[in-house]
Amino acid sequence: MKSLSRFLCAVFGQRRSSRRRRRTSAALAAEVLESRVLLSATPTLSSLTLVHDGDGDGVVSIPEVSGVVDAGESDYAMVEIDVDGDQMADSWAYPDPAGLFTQDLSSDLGFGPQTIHLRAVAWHPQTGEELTEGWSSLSFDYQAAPVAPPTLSGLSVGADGNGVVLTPVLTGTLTTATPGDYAMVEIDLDGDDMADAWAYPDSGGLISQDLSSDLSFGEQTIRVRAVAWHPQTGEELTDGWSSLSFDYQATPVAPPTLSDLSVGADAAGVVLAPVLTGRVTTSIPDGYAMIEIDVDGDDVADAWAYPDPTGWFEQDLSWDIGFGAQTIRVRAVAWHPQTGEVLTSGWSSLSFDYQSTVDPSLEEFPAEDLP
Ligand SMILES: [Ca+2]
Ligand SMILES: [Ca+2]
Ligand SMILES: [Ca+2]
Ligand SMILES: [Ca+2]
Repeated sequence: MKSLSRFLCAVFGQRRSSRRRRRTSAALAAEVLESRVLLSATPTLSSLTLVHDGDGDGVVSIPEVSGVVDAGESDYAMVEIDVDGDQMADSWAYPDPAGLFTQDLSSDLGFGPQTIHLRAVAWHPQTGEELTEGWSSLSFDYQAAPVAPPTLSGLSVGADGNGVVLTPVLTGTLTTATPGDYAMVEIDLDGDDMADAWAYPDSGGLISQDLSSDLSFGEQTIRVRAVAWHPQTGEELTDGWSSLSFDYQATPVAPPTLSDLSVGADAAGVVLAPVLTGRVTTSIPDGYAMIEIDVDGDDVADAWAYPDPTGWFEQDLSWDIGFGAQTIRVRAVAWHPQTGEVLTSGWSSLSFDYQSTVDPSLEEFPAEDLP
């Protein structure tokens, strides 16, 4: 009985199972039919183009590709781009409603020969199955765009006809291959090919760099070059060194001068209160000058006076000289602001008779007669 039961179960079970399979097969056939319809409309990729290869030699400095995707009956298709041949997408492009796409691969590629692979991909709306006709390839050579180095023109340090420069200000014009590219000027002061100073152009490319404090006085040869950097490779671009030779001299400064010297002598040359007054004039900008007073003719100052901002000075010499005939000498001293050299007006003499204001009769009065 048991075995009959197993037999019947087996027979009818198989039948039920077969009926189910038949129904399932019919549904699957419909799906397969539908998927074939869609598969027949697998997205296609066409018109693959190197956007920036106008001369058609396969060499580009901007690796931008374009193409056209026909999504067929799929709602949507995208483009997978494999740049390293491992059949795995590294970049993805998305077509516009007309199916056109462009993709700049600058950041995905190094320079050199390239073969990239692209494919259009869509998905079956019912099964999610990936629909693609497979990879298409595109080969080209990605090379950095040649960039001309920056140039310098009109270089000058302001030398006169004899090559003498008092204030060495380097001027010139810096021109870059592409206006607006960043560039600067290196200045080598000692011929070791290493920049010691730098100049930066204004928006018009003009440079102006005061080298007064970078150079010592005397014959100088400085070298100057423009430097920029390749926007794609970072390579240094330079037009090489240009030399400028000149004689850097300190600006001549006139020594200070004295005027209006007086010790308050009357018409007879008599002085009762010897106060030296006068005025010093100096051409040194913000120049400091002082007055030396030699009262004993040994060329060594014994007293000093310091002018006010207008140059006027005043010094009481009562304690520096004795009564009687006197000759004092006065000079102004300043220092060259660049060289520190001492600049002097030279000595001016004043002779006078310094007399006491005390009544001589009182002076002769015997001490023992005083109260
Ligand atoms: Ca080309
Ligand atoms: Ca890849
Ligand atoms: Ca140097
Ligand atoms: Ca003296």
